[in-house]
Amino acid sequence: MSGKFITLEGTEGAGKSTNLAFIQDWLSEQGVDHIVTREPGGTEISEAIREVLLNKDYTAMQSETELLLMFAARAQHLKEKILPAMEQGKWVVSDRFTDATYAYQGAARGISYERIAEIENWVQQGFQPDTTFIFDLPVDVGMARVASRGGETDRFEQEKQTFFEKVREAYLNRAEKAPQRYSVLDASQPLDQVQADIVQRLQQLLDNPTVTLNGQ
Ligand code: Z5A
Repeated sequence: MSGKFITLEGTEGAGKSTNLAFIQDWLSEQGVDHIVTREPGGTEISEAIREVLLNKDYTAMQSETELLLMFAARAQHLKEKILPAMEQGKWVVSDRFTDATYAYQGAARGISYERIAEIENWVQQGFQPDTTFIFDLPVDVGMARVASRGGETDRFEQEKQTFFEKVREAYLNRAEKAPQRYSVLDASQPLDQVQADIVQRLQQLLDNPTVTLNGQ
């Protein structure tokens, strides 16, 4: 595998979708063969699981159910889409991946990190992103951005501010423990500054094509 795996994380409204489109354009300009995708989702089966996960009528969903569905969607996504693309030398850019599971199902829902790591090891067999961008901003700013964007809220977006504070803190803790993998971006900056920071990191990856965290 010579492709790279890049993931985007953050609390809601932090700018992942906006910057996913930016990264896609930048990689195209550089002539890097790539695909973009998202979690939960990315394949027909995983998108069907996403619908269940985000359905705001499913208020009875248990944390364990949520966790297992996240990994069910991920197992399908990895085998059907991510790994085959990387084997063809493509870069894969995903709006969220397993860091979100530690932040949402772990820190915010209260499932132990050890339990999540067990399932992660089984599903991913050591596979990890080469780089993870964490779009960090105060939770209330992100919530205000989402509110001003309008549209219907999903099951996660109905959570309270304290839930998202736990998510934010978990992301920052993970980044602190493995700074070689994470780039924490100040997502409260103007968009062009956020994007200048992204380009700096992407350029480093492009200049070091043989260095990946997956051992190839
Ligand atoms: N989830 C989970 O629990 N466990 C898991 O393992 C995984 C996921 C994989 C999926 O939602 C939900 O699944 C997610 C976690 C859970 N729930 N939540 N919350 P998603 O990822 O599809 O949706 P989201 O996280 O809620 O994303 P979002 O609300 O669409 O936000 P975003 O993509 O980060 O933001 P955006 O749409 O790019 O930007 C929001 C607005 O801000 C928009 O109007 C932009 O124009 C504006 N914006 C963006 N950047 C800026 C800057 N720098 N300045 C000013 N304005 C800006």
